Amino acid sequence: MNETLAGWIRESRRIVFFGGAGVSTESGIPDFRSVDGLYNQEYDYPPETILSHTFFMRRPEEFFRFYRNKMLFPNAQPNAAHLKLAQWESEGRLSAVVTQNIDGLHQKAGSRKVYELHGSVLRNHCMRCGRFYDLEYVMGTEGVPRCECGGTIKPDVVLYEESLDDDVVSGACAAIERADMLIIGGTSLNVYPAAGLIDLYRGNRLVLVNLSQTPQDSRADLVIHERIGQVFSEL
Ligand code: CNA
Repeated sequence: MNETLAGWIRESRRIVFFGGAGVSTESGIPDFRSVDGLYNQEYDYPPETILSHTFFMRRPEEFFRFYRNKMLFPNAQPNAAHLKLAQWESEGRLSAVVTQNIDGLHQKAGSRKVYELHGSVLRNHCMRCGRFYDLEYVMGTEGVPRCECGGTIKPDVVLYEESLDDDVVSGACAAIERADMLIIGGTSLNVYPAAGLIDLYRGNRLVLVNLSQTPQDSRADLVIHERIGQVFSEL
């Protein structure tokens, strides 16, 4: 067990966790940038292109083929990292989880205050009439999912070229500004504007738990290059 990390967590009351795809790899969901991540697999187009707003509008069939194969993991279960964060919230130590993930696993683990910067595959809306559809409905369709009104159903996932939700961003910013400890985990800190949010933290307990190095390692007060589920399960 990392004693420094364990001690800081015991003493903190407003921890904010800021995470990315690496938080869910131990639940069986591949990330984007690891060796076996999505960016190192072969497709007709790079994932950034397929997951862009332009591509979604022009080639929805192809978008949904990729999306169904590579982005939907309805049977994935929370791992030790998700569960520990939910526990800290219920103990009154953690004020919010800010995540770039779209898999809904923090809520599944019991976390309540979750800012989903990039949306969620669990929510889907008709682009024409706005009607809501759940993931089960989308999974039960083939090709481009259609609303009863004939409109295209779009996942509430922030695609490249789209902007983040203002309320989600301001909630995440406020939580980070007030945090007495910021734990960053499972993110390459490559995707902006999300990665820029950590600049708002003003305290002296900035912890980074990530398998590989990140551009922010030198700024952190504690850096742990190990699996986050493993690290958290020992706390
Ligand atoms: P990324 O760029 O793929 O980086 C992931 C980072 O996590 C890498 O630096 C890895 O070294 C690290 N990592 C992988 N496994 C572990 C582990 N077990 N413990 C600790 N570190 C680990 O992912 P980011 O989140 O930084 O990039 C942002 C994108 C990826 C967001 O837009 C997400 O929506 C998107 N994404 C989300 C999911 C998901 O919802 N689960 C999956 C894949 C991609």
